[in-house]
Amino acid sequence: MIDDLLPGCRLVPLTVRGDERGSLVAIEGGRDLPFAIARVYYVFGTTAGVDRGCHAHFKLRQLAIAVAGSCTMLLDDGQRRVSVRLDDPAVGLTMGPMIWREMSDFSPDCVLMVIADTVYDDSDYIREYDDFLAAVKAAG
Ligand code: T46
Repeated sequence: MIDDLLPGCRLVPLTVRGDERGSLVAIEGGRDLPFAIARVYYVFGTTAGVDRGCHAHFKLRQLAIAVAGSCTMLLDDGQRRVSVRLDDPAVGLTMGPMIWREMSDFSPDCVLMVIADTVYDDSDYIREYDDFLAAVKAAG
């Protein structure tokens, strides 16, 4: 299953290496991902009812995987909005630049792991939706 959701945003099946002991997914930069891996972070223990994200990035590319539990990722390219439920540790969601994202409806056991192509850079964030729409318009 590979869905083109919005520009740079796809649901990507990950190869599961399984045997009688269980399952293992390996992700290698440049092979399983179209970028080199610069950073990995994960979100867990999310307070019930809160939303996270609510920003876009100028340049950052990421792959997000609900390695446990589930959450909803809303994606917005300034023209269209799509909502994806992440609930499978064998499926990743790529998120390209200039995509507004909001995460919600975290299950109590959700661990959302994100692989990114750059180290943390606060100046790459667009935190106001109106600023995001203006940047989309300016980009063309
Ligand atoms: C994104 C979504 C999916 C760091 O110090 N280093 C990091 O690499 C990250 C990601 C965050 N932080 C600090 C910055 C804040 O003080 O951790 C705190 C929480 O980060 P933030 O509020 O940005 O977390 P989310 O869940 O709203 O957003 C994160 C990513 O920031 C963002 O790039 O796409 O997850």
